[in-house]
Amino acid sequence: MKLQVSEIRTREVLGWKGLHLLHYDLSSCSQKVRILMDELGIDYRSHPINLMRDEQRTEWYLGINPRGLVPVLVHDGEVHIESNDIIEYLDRRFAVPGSSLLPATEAEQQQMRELMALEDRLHTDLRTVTFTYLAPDPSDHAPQLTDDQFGYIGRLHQACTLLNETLKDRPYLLGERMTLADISWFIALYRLNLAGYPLQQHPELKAGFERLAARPAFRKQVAAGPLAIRLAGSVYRRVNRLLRRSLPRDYAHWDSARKHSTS
Ligand SMILES: N[C@@H](CCC(=O)N[C@@H](CS)C(=O)NCC(=O)O)C(=O)O
Repeated sequence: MKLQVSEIRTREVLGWKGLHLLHYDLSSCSQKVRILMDELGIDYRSHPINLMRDEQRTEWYLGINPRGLVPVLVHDGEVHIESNDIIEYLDRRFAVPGSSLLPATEAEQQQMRELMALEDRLHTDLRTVTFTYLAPDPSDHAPQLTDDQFGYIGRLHQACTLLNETLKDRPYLLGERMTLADISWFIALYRLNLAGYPLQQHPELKAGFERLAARPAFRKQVAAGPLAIRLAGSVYRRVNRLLRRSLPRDYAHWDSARKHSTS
């Protein structure tokens, strides 16, 4: 989504030439864009926005993205937000013949966008997974668990079931070739897998995920970030799983409640 010039209050970016990515190493939406840029060999100038220091909420940043979210792409002074829109924009503008990750037909492109829109709709649930199982959220916008305690598990399970069905007769979501939808879903699955979601319940999806995880661009971008933070994250994750909240355990509760209610 391209912002109107009138929406951009940090006017200096209007003069930026070339491609600039405002992003955070450990943000899944930023990883999505960096994977695409690596896959297509697109060079850009990196502007780290540290979410742990709430830099996405400074006046300067809000003047570029009023939603206060990363990533943002600035291309020759034009500001683009929303990671799924950014990767499609980049592919259309910069893929050289033969390297595009867009499917060939308009109908397939529409299917691809629908799968990407589903990933985007589930981003709040993914956020719940992140801040329940993987990282403490120091901000005031941590997800609150409500009566619909495990609703996020149900919705994620339903999406994984759909993707698993789709992958039964093909290696990638749209067929024989990797497309933007595979990148988009990969970063969500990476998070789920890290949190201990039982991907083995969806064998075709697990195989598809592992195929993508072996690609250098994917491996590199999900491993980005300072070692100290990654190590601290790994310790937090393990201790949390042992002593507080565990996704495998919550999934098992959700699953048994579901089976009970349908028996
Ligand atoms: N739909 C947006 C979601 C972006 C988003 O939620 N970004 C997260 C990081 S993955 C963020 O900036 N969080 C900071 C915050 O919530 O304050 C996109 O795909 O770009």
